[in-house]
This record gives sequence, C-alpha cells and structure tokens, in this order.
Amino acid sequence: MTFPPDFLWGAATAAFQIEGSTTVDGRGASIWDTFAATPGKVLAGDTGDPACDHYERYESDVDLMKSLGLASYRFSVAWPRIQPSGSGFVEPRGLAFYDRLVDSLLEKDIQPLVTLYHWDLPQVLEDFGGWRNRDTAYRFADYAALVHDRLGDRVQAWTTLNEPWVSAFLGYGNGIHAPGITDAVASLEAAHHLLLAHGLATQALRAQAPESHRLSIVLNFSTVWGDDAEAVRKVDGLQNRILLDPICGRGYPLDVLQDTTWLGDWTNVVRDGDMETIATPVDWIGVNYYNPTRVAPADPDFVPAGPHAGLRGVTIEPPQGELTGFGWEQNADAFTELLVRLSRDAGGVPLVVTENGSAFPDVVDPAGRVYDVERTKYLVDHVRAVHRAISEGADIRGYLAWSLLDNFEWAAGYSQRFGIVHVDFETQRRTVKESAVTLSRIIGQNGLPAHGYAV
Ligand code: GBH
Repeated sequence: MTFPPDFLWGAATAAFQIEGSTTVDGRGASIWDTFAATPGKVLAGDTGDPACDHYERYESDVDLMKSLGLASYRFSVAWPRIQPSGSGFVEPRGLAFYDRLVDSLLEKDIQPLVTLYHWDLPQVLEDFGGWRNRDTAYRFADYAALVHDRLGDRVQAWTTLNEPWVSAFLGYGNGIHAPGITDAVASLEAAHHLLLAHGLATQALRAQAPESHRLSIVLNFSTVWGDDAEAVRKVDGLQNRILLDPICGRGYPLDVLQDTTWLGDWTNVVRDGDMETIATPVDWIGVNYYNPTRVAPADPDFVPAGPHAGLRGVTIEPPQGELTGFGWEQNADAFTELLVRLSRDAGGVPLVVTENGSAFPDVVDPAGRVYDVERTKYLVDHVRAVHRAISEGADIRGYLAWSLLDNFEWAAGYSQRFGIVHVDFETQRRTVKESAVTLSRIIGQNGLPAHGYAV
C-alpha cells in the first residue's frame, strides 16, 4: 500500500495549544486567555500556560520532528504576538519567534505549513465585536499580509483560517469555545465574516506572493449518517456545505438559507461582492476529520442542543462502536467516504488532510515508554482510509497527524491527550509514543503493508 511519490507527511499543532509564554515578548491577550481565566469555562481551570512551553523549546521540538522523519510541520501564528491589539503596532519580537522557527525547520529540511489563524483572536478586537464585526475581516487581511511579507521568502504553503466553523458555531453559537457567546444569529454572522476574512486575506496574499505559493483554508468536516435523507441533508448542510460551498463559488446552499431563516435574517450582513471575494480561488483545501455524526428525524419543532445554528426537526444520535477516550466515534470508513465526496465537491481543488487523530489517556511504563495501542490503531486505520480514498479517485496530497504533542485541548484543558508524543506537563519531558514510531515508519516507506501491520 504505497502513496503517491510526493505525498506530504507530517504533524500539526496550534500556537495557543503548545506555546505557553502568553505574557512574554509583548504578546497581547487573546480571547482564549480571557476565556480560560473565566471560572467554569475550561476544565479544571487550565490555561494556556505553560502548555508545552514550545515558545522556549521550539529548537528541541524541531529536533524531535526530525528524529521522527516528518517531512512537514503545520503550525499556527499567534495573531496577538504579532499585533498585540489586533491592528496597528507590529511587535518585532513576535515576528522574530516565527522567523526563528521557520529557519530551524528549513535547516532540518522540514516543510513549514503556516496557519494564520487558529482561534486566538486578539482580545481588543473581540471588545469591538470580534467576528460579529465586519471590520475584523479587514484587520485579518492586513495581519495576514504582514506575516506573509515577513515569512513569505521561505514559506510556500499558507492557510488563512483553521476551522472557521468551530470559531463561529462553538465560539458564538453554543459558547463552549472563546469568546463564549450563545447567539445563533451572531454565529451565522460570524461565519460570514470569517469567510470574508479568508477571501480578503487570500486576495492580499495572492497580490504579493510569487506563483509558487500555495494558498488554502482548513475546514473541519464530519460524515453525516442516518436512515432519514432529510435529517442527513439538514445536518450535512449546517456542518459541511455551509462553508465549503461559498469557498467553491457556489454561494450559501439554498436549503441552508431556508433552514436558518426562522432564526432571523442573518444574511443582511452579506454585501455586494462578498460572495465573489469568498470564492477567490485557493490552491488546496485542508480537511480536518475526527469522527462521523449520526442523525435521526425528530418532531418538526425540536431544536437539538449543540452548535448547528438553525437546526430543527433532527436529533444527533449517540456514537456507535469503538469510541476514543474523548467519547468520539472511531470510524475509518466514514473518513474514506468523506474524502471521496469532498474531492468531488471541491471541483478539482486538491485536498490535504491537515488534521486527523484521537485522544486517549496514556500509560507511561516504568521504563518511560508509551504503548498507545488504541491511538496507533486509529492512526493506521485512518491512513489506510486515506489510501482507499485515493484509489477511489480522490485527489489527496498529504496527511498530517493531530497532534505532534499532547497539548491544551481547548475547553477540555490538559485532560485529553491527542499527541503522538507524550508531554509530562510537570517536567515538560517529551516521550515518543508507539503512534509516533508508527507514523515514522509509514513515512519511511511512504505507506503501509496491505495486511497484518504489526505495531
Ligand atoms: C480540531 O477541532 C482543532 O483544529 C484542534 O485545535 C483540536 O485540538 C483538535 O481538533 C481536537 O479537538 O462533540 O462528540 O459531537 C476539532 C473540531 C468539532 C471535532 C466538534 C469534534 C464535536 C465532536 N471538532 N466535533 S462531538
């Protein structure tokens, strides 16, 4: 089972989840600093400090990546390190950090994939309405251009936003993420402004980037399964198509517009030209996949708890089969099905799996080894699922594991470990897990044997 010759293998992280050092070198506060400092928002009162102390330890972390044979590393730039108040003043020490990180990656022949926004909005911008405010989209485009201006001589692969769906619907909809707003209409307006931010930033980067630069957005998707076609259509619309369709130039799906009108007219934030801006062509789309969603029909007025703004007449069913330690369904067939479908829907735009992984508690044995059997199985099953999707015609150019390190898992704090490398948050000691060794072998042979892959 071999992958295409130039298939890109790697691992991913995000700034707020690993860096720590949240108050050094002029960094401003982000909405996640505020949220984590608010009692009851993050499990056990965990915060972004010290996380993995990666801000101080990036060099040895890059050595670790090299020792695992990673060909690429996806990380995000913390906007509040670059512009502490979200616009205007640019903090040179913030830029210098990512400059050093990029240099050490290139020195070790690891290709950097830069994500410009992974949820850490400068708090000052939130004070002016955050993603509910159209102006934030323009501020983001300015910020994107200035980071690209600094790193673009060395970084080829750029992502505007990570999972705008989560920013909009968990941040402003059900409020389980920062800034913790619970307002369905606001979440749809935020979704539009996030898409606009992506479009404006893509235009700004395109204007200054050489031809070789590859611009993208990363979206989270779920395979929606159920016996009732109408229930599947509704959830698929509000989960997958609501952002993918505008990016691919199809505008907002009509059924989604219909399903959400009872909330109020959120589309009055859409101005002339926005949909064209949002459809600015990208070179690839990042796919983050973790689990399928099972749905069933319900009473027409029933509104399920959860982030899907406007959803009515549907229930989200419990997961089936094997679950991860986080309670998420493990289903690799759902991944193959999703990738084949997305590749078709993306209309010729290649896909990169920018995140895939699973959370389980780790057992560190007395010799200091971590045999993460379940995570390793999840990894192997899902890498096979990608291969199957490619053989069924999907255009997939890479696979990045989530995550390089155990880290700050948002509202779950440090309670959920997604790393292929274990982090002891007391000592900051890193321990390579079996899953990392396995990924390393997969990379080494650019694939897996078809059968009997022994861990
Ligand atoms: C990604 O988001 C993030 O990009 C990353 O930062 C994060 O650490 C990682 O995944 C792991 O969480 O409540 O059972 O219905 C994941 C997006 C959206 C996936 C919500 C799971 C709900 C599962 N997530 N979804 S459930």
